[in-house]
Amino acid sequence: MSAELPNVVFVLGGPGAGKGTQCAKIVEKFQYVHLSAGDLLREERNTEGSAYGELIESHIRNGTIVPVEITCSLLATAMKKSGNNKFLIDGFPRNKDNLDGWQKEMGDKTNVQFVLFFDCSQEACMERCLQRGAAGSGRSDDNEESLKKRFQTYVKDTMAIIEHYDALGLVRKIDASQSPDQVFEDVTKAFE
Ligand code: UP5
Ligand code: MG
Repeated sequence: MSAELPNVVFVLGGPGAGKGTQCAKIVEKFQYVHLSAGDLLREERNTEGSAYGELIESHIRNGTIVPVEITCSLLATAMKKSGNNKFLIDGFPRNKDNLDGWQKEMGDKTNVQFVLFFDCSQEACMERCLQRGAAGSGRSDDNEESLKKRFQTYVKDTMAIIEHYDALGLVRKIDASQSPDQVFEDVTKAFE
């Protein structure tokens, strides 16, 4: 743990738990840089000439997880480009491959401050994402079929990562079923 290393807060929780919504609020209040792994992957998918476009889209639609080499390199590039030294890394690491790849590439270049875990029921999460889809999110995974798979992956792969950090005493768990403002009150406490 060095004071000079960039600080990282991993933001985890089920699909639709409110990670992006809360990160936007944290950025305003605490001046972190928000890097959503999902947003970076969608941007890469949409980049003309990307060698990974189809691979990324197929993982997103199926709710499965893109190989860490791709995600980690997008994150590292965005971190470098920002010139900042505190980051919210939203939606990553999601499985053991992600965790191992991060440790290997970034483990000794960053300091993981803590993991913010947004805890929310599957029903509430699904409802939020379906509503967002119906309102025209344009996300190819805001449909019932993809959402079921996203949740399966979350339970099968991502919970183990949260448990890994919990065993290290690094998890700050937030009840994400409340209103966005109520959730943010608890988030604020976690940062202060
Ligand atoms: N909303 C938010 N908070 C609310 C609240 N408290 N009460 C009521 N409504 C609330 O919110 C979702 C919706 O709910 C919005 O309409 C919001 O207004 C409302 P949001 O803040 O967007 O939640 P978030 O947790 O960010 O949901 P998101 O859908 O982004 O979560 P996912 O984790 O599923 O999506 P992500 O973009 O991270 O990943 C998508 C896919 O990319 C993955 O399935 C995977 O295939 C791939 N991926 C990788 O392979 N590797 C990675 O490292 C990351 C992603
Ligand atoms: Mg999100």
